[in-house]
Amino acid sequence: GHKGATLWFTGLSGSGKSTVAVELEGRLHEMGILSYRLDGDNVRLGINKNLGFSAEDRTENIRRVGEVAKLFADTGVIALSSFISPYTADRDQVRALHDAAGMDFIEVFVDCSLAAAEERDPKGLYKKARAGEIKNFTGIDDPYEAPSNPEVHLHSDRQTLDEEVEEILTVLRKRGII
Ligand code: GGZ
Repeated sequence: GHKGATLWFTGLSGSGKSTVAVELEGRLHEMGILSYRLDGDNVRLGINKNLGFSAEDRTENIRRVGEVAKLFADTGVIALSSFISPYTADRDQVRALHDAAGMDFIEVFVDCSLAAAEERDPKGLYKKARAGEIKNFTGIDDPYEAPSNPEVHLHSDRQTLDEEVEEILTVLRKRGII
C-alpha cells in the first residue's frame, strides 16, 4: 500500500523540476500509485491566473498551491508540486501546514547552477531576462533562497534523470510512503 504525501520540488527555472516530476509520475504509475502534478503550466493558467511574479504574488502562489497539494495528499494521492518557490519562509509555511495535519511533506531541492540552467534556457526566458525584456526573473534580478535542509538534494547538472528518480523513491520507501 501507500499513503498520500506532498513532494515539493524547488529550484531555478530550467533546473529540471518538472522533468523529474514527470519521470517520477511514470514510475509511480507503473507501481500502481496515483500521483498528480501541480506546476505553473496548469496552476498559473487556472486557479492562480490572477497572480504575477512580484514577491507578494509568488508568496500567494505558493500558499494556494500548498493548500491544494495538501488536499490531494489528504485523499491518498502523491502530490508532485513543481514551483520555483524562491522563498524559504513560503516553503516552510507549506511544510508547517502539512506538519500540523500529520501529513508527509518532502522537500526536493533540484539544485542546478545558474550557468547550467541558463545554458539550457528551454523557453528562451533567461535570454529575455538578460535583455531586460522580462523583469524580476529568478536568478537574474530576483532572489532564490536555496533550502538548507531538504529531505532530498538533487544535483540536476551532474546526475542522470534515473539517479534522481531513484534517490526520491528511496526516501519515499524509507518514510513508508510507498
Ligand atoms: C521566474 C518566471 C518569471 C519570472 C515567467 N521569474 O521555466 P518556466 O518559465 O516554465 O518556469 C518559470 C515559471 C515560474 O513560475 P512559478 O509559479 O514556479 O514561480 S514561483 O514559485 O516563484 O511563484 C518561468 C516562468 O514561470 N516565469 N516570469 N519573473 N520565472
